[in-house]
Amino acid sequence: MAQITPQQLALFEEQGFLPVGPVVSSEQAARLRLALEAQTAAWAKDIDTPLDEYLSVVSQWTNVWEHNAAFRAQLYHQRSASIAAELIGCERVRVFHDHVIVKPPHGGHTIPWHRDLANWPVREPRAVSCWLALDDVTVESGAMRFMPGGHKEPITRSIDFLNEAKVWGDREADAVTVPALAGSAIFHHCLSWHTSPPNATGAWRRAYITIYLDATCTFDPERAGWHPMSGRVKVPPGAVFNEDAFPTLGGREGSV
Ligand SMILES: O=C(O)CCC(=O)C(=O)O
Repeated sequence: MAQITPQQLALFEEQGFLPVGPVVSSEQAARLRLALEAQTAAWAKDIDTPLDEYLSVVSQWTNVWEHNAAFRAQLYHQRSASIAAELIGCERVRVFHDHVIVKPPHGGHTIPWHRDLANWPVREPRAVSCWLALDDVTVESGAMRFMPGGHKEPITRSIDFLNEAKVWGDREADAVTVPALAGSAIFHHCLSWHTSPPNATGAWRRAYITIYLDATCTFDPERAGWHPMSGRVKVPPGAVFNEDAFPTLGGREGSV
């Protein structure tokens, strides 16, 4: 059974992003928040650092699924993988990596306008991210912003976050801010332009992001000079990614 309607697919193809909600229940979002709290407390303890201090410095974790059973179960969530496969238009998806991005109360930084593919050693632009809200995320707490249609523009090199900024001019007015309730998700194309502001509220803004590739995507070290996952690639350029670090998760229901 299809997880998204033809209208949702058409909207994704037009805009390059698609809010879908709820993808998991609010209870499951609460379970993931608790799991994250326990996991970050354990990581802070491992390095003998008070939790407050640790969380004031670290706000992003990659490959959380390898450390935590609740996130591993979420990674293998059939519905998210099916939606990703339907949006990409492939039979099976492979995980590139997951990550948690947290903007603490009255904290976090602006994540500048960027497109993901330019930073990944992946050849084909056949990938989507599932940005799952763990908290209710509002305009004020750091909701994601997208430039509709930007994914249709030619592939560009990566943006140097520290020294350059994407300037939209009059087009800035077309940018769309997408609030999300806990348990809902925003899927975005790997060539979609997106940004997010700091958190101006007293609440946490936590998101769990899974990056899904078409399982046939291939390794391209030329695309991104360095990436945290590059060291885990065991195949030559042009080959599909190795299963141990980049597992295939099935895909459209019925094709698993
Ligand atoms: O969580 C955020 O604010 C940014 C996330 C992002 O850039 C992404 O998922 O590609």
